[in-house]
Amino acid sequence: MSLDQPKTVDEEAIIRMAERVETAQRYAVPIRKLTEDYPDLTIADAYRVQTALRRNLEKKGERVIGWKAGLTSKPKMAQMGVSTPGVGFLTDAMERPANSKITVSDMIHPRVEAEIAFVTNKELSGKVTRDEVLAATDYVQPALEVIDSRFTGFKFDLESVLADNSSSARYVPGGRMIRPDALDLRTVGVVLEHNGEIAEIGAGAEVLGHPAEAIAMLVGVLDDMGEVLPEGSFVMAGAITAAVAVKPGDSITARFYEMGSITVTFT
Ligand code: OOG
Repeated sequence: MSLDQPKTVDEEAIIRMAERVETAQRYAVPIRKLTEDYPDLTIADAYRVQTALRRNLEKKGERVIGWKAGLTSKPKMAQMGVSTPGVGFLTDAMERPANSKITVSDMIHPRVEAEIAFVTNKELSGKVTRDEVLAATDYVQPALEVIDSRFTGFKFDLESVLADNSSSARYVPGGRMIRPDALDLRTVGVVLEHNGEIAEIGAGAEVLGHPAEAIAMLVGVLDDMGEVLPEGSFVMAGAITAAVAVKPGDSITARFYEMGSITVTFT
């Protein structure tokens, strides 16, 4: 993906849009898609909004600990009607431990996804390959992501969702930490259970053919934004299956072949 598109809005509009998204997030009140008011918004503009949001949260004391790739699997693209992957940032404030109870009332319409996460032991920058990502990976581990679009009805276009930090809300690392060459990440099967029933099944290859491809895509987007992926980053490769909507009282367990499982409940 290239970000060398025209900027269609000025800095003031970018700041206004970032504030709109941040307020929707803070008060769990949905807003209309940004493209309804800014129909010419480009992907480059959308990432400018995401960056402004990141800077605002950092000013308030949140620490960026990593990134996520999103819309990297066919089941997710089909579910959301968007066929281009994107990225979002993750802060320490979004992390929840495995086996915890996650509050639903401070989100709008949360959905849960099962993902493979990478923890890096080298800085990654520029355009990189899947093999370069794997060589810079300390370990991989399962993760759950709770996404929460700030847009009414969980409906958006690519520009709006990228500005909304790719729906990032909460994430839960868990399961086993495994050296990336200890297993073939394409064939890691995942079963996502919702209240004890199997809701979704998939395998790592759903994610751009190999989850490390999603990390390579992400590093390329960061490069377009003038950023690098620092050593020690926690990076999620994107949902393997479609996302599952949750409400108070629900439980989710994701079981990963050879990588362990993660359970959370919602309250
Ligand atoms: C966009 C974010 C998707 C993933 O892993 O595919 C995502 C959304 O569906 O709201 O996080």
